[in-house]
Amino acid sequence: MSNRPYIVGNWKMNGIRAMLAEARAIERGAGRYPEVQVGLAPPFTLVQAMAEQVGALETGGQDCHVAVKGAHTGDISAAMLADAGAHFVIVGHSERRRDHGETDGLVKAKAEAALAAGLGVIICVGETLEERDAGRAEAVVQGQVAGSLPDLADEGQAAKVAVAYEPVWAIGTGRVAAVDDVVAMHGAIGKTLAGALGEAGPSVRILYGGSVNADNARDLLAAEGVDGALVGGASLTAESFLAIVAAAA
Ligand code: G2H
Repeated sequence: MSNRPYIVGNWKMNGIRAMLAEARAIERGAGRYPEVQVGLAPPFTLVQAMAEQVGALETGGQDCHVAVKGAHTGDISAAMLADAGAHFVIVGHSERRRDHGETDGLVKAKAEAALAAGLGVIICVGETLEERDAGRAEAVVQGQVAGSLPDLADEGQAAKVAVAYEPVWAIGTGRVAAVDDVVAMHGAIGKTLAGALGEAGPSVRILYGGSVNADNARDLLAAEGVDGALVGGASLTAESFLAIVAAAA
């Protein structure tokens, strides 16, 4: 596994061309922390421009189709993302599972399409508040990991995969999971990865996501088993995102 902390901004459905100035500011600031791997996932409309203008950062997509091409109106393939200059793609975000009915099986197929296109892939998992309150959080998340993980050929492919643990109740709510709970869940995810992948399991990085900000990032990123963060709202300005990158350094 890479020991570099991995900090990824997920702009979600935010950002028009004017926001590329913010991305360039993030690129300049992140240059002070070469020990941190930094990525930004803008909306599809900005992927190519960001990849071209902000080359020191990794650019990513927020979703991809399972097919390379075809009659799928409105969809974008992993191969198209790669052609636009993307380095990685996020799949299975809870907002896509919620808004588009995405299942673990579909997320797995998307992750496999991403790897086939030469992209890195971040697979999102996370329990709802009801599932946590019912004491089922670990079982739910372990099931999502097992069901969404691509069939990996080797450790090299595993190193291109990250799992982002994002408790649904912590997303965009300002509520952050307790560090002890994050450590426990990352440990449980690690066990699932080891069970599924054997020696390649530790090559898959495990990120935390859900209301990560400049104030809580240091504690979360210092926690055992946390290899980085997937950041939504706080990735929209250079000031707040760079504070998180600095906390990872
Ligand atoms: C979780 C996260 C980014 P936020 O969705 O994926 O968003 O940091 O706004 O909770």
